[in-house]
Parts: sequence; C-alpha cells; structure tokens
Amino acid sequence: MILRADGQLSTLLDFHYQQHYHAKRGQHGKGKNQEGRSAPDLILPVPLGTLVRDGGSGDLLKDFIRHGDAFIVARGGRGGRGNARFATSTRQAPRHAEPGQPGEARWLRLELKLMADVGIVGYPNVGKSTLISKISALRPKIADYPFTTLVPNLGVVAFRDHPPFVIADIPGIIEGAHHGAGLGLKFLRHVERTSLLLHLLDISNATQRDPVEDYIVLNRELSLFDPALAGKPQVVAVNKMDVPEAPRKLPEVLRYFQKIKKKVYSISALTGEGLPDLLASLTRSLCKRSAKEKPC
Ligand SMILES: Nc1nc2c(ncn2[C@@H]2O[C@H](COP(=O)(O)OP(=O)(O)OP(=O)(O)O)[C@@H](O)[C@H]2O)c(=O)[nH]1
Ligand SMILES: [Mg+2]
Repeated sequence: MILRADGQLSTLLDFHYQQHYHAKRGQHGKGKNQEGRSAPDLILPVPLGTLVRDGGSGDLLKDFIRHGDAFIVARGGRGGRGNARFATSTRQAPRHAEPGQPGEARWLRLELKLMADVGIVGYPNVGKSTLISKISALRPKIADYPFTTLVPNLGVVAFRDHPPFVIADIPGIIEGAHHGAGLGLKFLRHVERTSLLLHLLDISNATQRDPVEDYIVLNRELSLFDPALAGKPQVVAVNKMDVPEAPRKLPEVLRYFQKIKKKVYSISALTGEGLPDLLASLTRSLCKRSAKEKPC
C-alpha cells in the first residue's frame, strides 16, 4: 500500500470518511504449475503538506512536500510456494508446500500541515472575514470594529468542479504596521508561502478612508516587510458594493486601476454579488501556477 502526494488535493477529508483500506489479495496458484497473479499496489493520494506518523509511537515517517512523492506504508505478504517447487528427481510429487504470508497491517496517523494557496490582505474592517465565511466553511468572528481577527484562519474553498484551494484570513494591516502599528505584520509569515494574494478594498464610507490610498499604503507596508511578499501576484477586489455610496465612488477607483493596468473585481461579500467571477479568477491564477506540476 502506497501513499502518494497529489498537488490537486487540499484536504484529508477522504480519510475521515474511510479509515480502513485493504490492498487486494494476490491470487492462488493453479494447476499446471501456474503461479497466481500478483495483486496491484493500492495507491492512495494525499494532499501536499501531509505528515504521516506511526499510529502507535507517533514517529514521523514521511513529510509529503512534492507532487508525486510516494511512500510505501505497508508491504504485501510474500507469496507461498507450491509443492512443485519442492520436487526433486526422486520425489516428483512431494506432499510439502509453503503457505504464503499475510501482508503488513498498521495504523497510521495522517496530519495536514495546511499551506494556504491564497492570502487575503486588506485594512481592518474591509470584510476579509465576511468574504471567507461566504466562500468556505470557516466561520470566523465578524464585527464592525477594526482588528476583529487576531490570528490567521484557514478555509477551504470548493468552487464548482475545480480542485479545492485553501484561503487564509489574516488580521487587518494599517499604515506603520511594519513598525508594529496595529497588530504589526508578524502574522504575514503565514501567507509567505501562498502563491497568490487577494487584496481586498472597501468602497463604503464606513471607514472614512479612500480605497485607492489604502491599496497604495498597504502595498508599501508589504514591501517594507518583505519585498518577495509584495512581489507575489495580487488579485484586487473592491468589497461592499451593496452600499448606496458604491455607484458614486466606484468610477474613480476603476479609473486608477485602469491607469495602472490592473483588473479589479467588484464584489459584495454580504450579498454574494461578483463572487463567482472573483473565484473563477483565483482558480485560474492558481491553475496557471500549478500547471507545471499537473495541469488542471
Ligand atoms: N454592507 C456590507 N458590509 C460588509 C460587507 N462585508 C463585510 N461587511 C461588514 O464590515 C464589517 C467588518 O467585516 P469583517 O469581515 O469583520 O472585516 P475584516 O476585514 O475581517 O476585519 P478585521 O478582522 O478587523 O481586519 C462587518 O460589520 C461586516 O458585516 C459587504 O459586502 N457589504
Ligand atoms: Mg477579520
């Protein structure tokens, strides 16, 4: 029985529903000195980031990092030997044969050290947690005051029949965060390994700030923290399009992004408006990036 890393998988959910796996038995030998057919290997796919531990001791056996990595977790038994194998010139039909041995059986503990694919960055209160609660099963705390989210949370997004991806909701970022303002930026290390950032802006008047200025300031904070992080591809979305002031404020925001040749998605995390387009775009970008490993 073999576990193999599959870059298309994001969860260990299958192992939650089925916990016992048996590889097929080899066949018995037959008359005319025939050997029985060997059974095929049972190959079970696991997501990248899976840690395999011994069920008893908890010892780490394998850490799946690369797509296609394989690890034999239980070997099949040795086949038996029929009496023909023991025939000699003087004993043509020995009564002696050797039975086959059973294969290995063991308990394993699978653990997924989640690696987010997408990190949501944005000022406090722009609706990051609301968005993740709408597109995944995660139910973070949502409130109309800044710094509601204190620690990063991960949610799994299953969009249509695309491979699911993991998205990280992180605390809000404000000007001076690289000096420690607000909650600082230490939590950004959780999105250092994501392949994509979703930059969320707020079109409502609730925060009294200007979305374009927020966009510029936040990107400056990111590059002061880590230029590599700031260099990650970003998908930009303007949230809270359901508020009455949105139609009036949107054109100016769009003009800015047109000028810098950046596509912007208009969404409402509250009503769900624009979310399919945004998710399609995230899925496309992720696919493009993982295509080297396995096309999707
Ligand atoms: N009208 C409207 N309100 C929204 C929308 N999305 C979020 N909100 C509201 O905005 C407030 C802040 O939402 P959160 O999801 O907690 O914002 P956050 O970005 O996670 O905030 P922090 O965790 O503090 O950084 C809440 O009162 C939400 O109900 C939206 O699309 N439309
Ligand atoms: Mg939040």
